[in-house]
Amino acid sequence: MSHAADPHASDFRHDWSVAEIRAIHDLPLLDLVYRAAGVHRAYNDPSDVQRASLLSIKTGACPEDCGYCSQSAHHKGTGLPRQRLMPVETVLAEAAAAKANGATRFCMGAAWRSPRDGAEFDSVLDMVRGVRGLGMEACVTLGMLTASQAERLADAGLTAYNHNLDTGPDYYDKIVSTRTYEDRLNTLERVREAGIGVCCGGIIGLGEGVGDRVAMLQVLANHAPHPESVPINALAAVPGTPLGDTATPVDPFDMVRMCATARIVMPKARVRLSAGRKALSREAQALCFLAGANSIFYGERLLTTANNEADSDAALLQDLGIRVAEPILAAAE
Ligand code: SAM
Ligand code: DTB
Ligand code: SF4
Repeated sequence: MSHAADPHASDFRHDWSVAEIRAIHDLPLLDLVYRAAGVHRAYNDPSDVQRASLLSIKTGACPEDCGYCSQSAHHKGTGLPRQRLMPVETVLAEAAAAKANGATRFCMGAAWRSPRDGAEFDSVLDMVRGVRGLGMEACVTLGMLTASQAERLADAGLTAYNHNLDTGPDYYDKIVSTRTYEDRLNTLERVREAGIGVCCGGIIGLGEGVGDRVAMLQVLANHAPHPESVPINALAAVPGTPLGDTATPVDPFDMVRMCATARIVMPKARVRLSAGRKALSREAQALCFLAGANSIFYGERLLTTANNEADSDAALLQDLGIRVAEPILAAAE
């Protein structure tokens, strides 16, 4: 299609200003959802909602001090037991079970600042190969990577690397002091250069302003190409973490606004309704899907906190008429 003939050609932009994105974000809610739904349907099949299952393959004792995270060694009061890297067979058995339940993507998270080369990293490579061997998409989130680690993950067949920006650049140092925004951007560049898909999003409910949320979306949208997937998390408030103890709950409409705005500025990205979905009603989730969210974490655990029941998700998707594979239909009956 020629540029002039495509009414949506201008949707794929990488030169957004914060003010432009703010104007979209702040539209009257239903105008925003209507516009986002139009972009969503122009570029994506609205009945296709991806189900991704998540597993913490190495839990706790993380040297970073992310203020929201149950796994930081800096937050002593969370009572989270630490767990070494899981054996490859255990992880692959979990992946196979997730596949049998209808997940098509398996995401593995490790509480590392950055992976050490050696036996543990080699095990992660085996996990990636194993998950790909099951015919699933494989995603890992391991912290900061070197270029050589990114290349080895790519060679193992990794579909995507998750590395979130969390919030806008100006608010980042209020949330994390042990690394910089620049560190995050550098890893994202290495992932992209290795030819791995980029999964990058953030969290709302950290005490940030709307300006910080919009600034994060600007950074994401001005990446060329856009990230293939964009997780939108609401803070999962964990007692014993600095933010979990002080946070005020996120308004479900704020999640709708983030999903819709992400959809408009990144028309083809998988916008993943991530942490915090448990606090959303079925109706609020439906509004997020209408606004362009087209992926969820599926399975009763995120990394260390609870997620929605698989049966109620299966029922929700079925009730909305969203395309579902056989196993999930069985779960809904
Ligand atoms: N250690 C790696 C890292 O930070 O890149 C990978 C694991 S980390 C738990 C993955 C992402 O989960 C974080 O970047 C953050 O955006 C999100 N996350 C962690 N704890 C959260 C919470 N309590 N609520 C919402 N999102 C959270
Ligand atoms: C993402 O953006 N959200 C997921 C995944 N990427 C790794 C993690 C959510 C974690 C929620 C808190 C927990 O369960 O510890
Ligand atoms: Fe560690 Fe990741 Fe948690 Fe930060 S978000 S403390 S880097 S596990």
